[in-house]
Amino acid sequence: MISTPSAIIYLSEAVIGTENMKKEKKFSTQCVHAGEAPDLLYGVHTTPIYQTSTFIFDNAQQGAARFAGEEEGYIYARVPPNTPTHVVFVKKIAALEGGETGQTFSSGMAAITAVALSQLEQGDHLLSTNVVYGGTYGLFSSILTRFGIEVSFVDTSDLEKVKKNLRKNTKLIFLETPANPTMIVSDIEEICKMARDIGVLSVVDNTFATPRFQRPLQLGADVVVHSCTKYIGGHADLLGGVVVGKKDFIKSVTSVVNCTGGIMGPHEAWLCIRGLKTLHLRMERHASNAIKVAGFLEAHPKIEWVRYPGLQSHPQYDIAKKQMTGFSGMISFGIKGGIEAGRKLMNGVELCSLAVSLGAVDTLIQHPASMTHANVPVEVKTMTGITDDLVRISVGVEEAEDIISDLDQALANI
Ligand code: LCS
Repeated sequence: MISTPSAIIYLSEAVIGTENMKKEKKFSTQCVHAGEAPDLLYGVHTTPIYQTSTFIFDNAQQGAARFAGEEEGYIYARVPPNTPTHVVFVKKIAALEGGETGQTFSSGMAAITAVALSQLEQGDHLLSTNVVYGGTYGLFSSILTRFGIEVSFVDTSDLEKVKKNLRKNTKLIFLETPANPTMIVSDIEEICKMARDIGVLSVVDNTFATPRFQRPLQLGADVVVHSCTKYIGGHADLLGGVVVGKKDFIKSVTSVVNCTGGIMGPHEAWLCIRGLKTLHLRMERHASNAIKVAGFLEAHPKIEWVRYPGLQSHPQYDIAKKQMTGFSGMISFGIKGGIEAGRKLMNGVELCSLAVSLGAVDTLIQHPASMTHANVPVEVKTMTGITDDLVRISVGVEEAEDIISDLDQALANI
């Protein structure tokens, strides 16, 4: 008879746990240590990748007990808690976000889809920030509406507009702040209070800020979602998503993902654990580089406007300062000469990579209107500020001076 190690893994987690970390340790220490569960069988220092699709039961009774939820343990990698590697990642991100628990996914879009499917049914209303990632816009506007769900895209940087657009059947408020790609900022605390007062669930996409700079649950949100593809992974080498919230809420999400799939792989979970160990360091460098790049762009004669939450010229600078402890690495700007000038800039960079996605260690530059937000109708793009002249830059962790000098030479050739 083979004895399964899962009981040992659970014991190890109980010993190391995240409860004490949450209460006593600072963010940087949590990044490194929270959730870590060395394999006590061999004394392995780092969390192993449990690269398996299924788990061996001691006996038929145990298999039945696990399926019935009467015994904790692993079953099959699609069925939460997936694998011990996933459990460690969930514990780490939950500790960093200050949430009870979480669920991982194959991508950020799979995470947002599971949240929506777990909460909404025909006749319900979803209120969303009007500027969201193109995939999120497509899911809300073209897919959820096919199932009889009403969706309003609202400028959530304006509290009056949020209030006016709440309906009797509103079930969920979805905020993306700072928003991709216009960088508008919404007041998480005020909007989540509004939602709580009328029993509506509030969800914040925290992909741009990460828990290093913004902790939506502390500000009153019920749920946080991430595309782990970005800063959590941090190295542009994985796709993943995660949802963090209260145990009961996560139970509803896991019951969806159990049937729909869209599960993160063990290797990606491991890469996310590794990414989070340096999240604090990377984010601090992304942000300190970004403020320098934003300042350079703002002073450049060929640049029309710059949106970075850390600049006093940002329309919601005060809200950003209130709810963020740093302003992350994302900047959007408008270039004089519109799309043509923007194309010349993007084709002229040498150090920066012309690529979508964000949150990588290297600097990425792209054109949202024709790339990440190409699926958003032109009139919506115009109304929400996803203009043709808008170029988005994800500032990496290189030397700021080198990023600036690359942009400078590319701008000189326009
Ligand atoms: N939420 C935000 C704020 C995002 O920026 C993205 C992807 C997603 C969710 C979806 O995550 P995924 O499924 O890709 O893991 N944003 C992208 C972008 O700006 N360029 O490429 C992808």
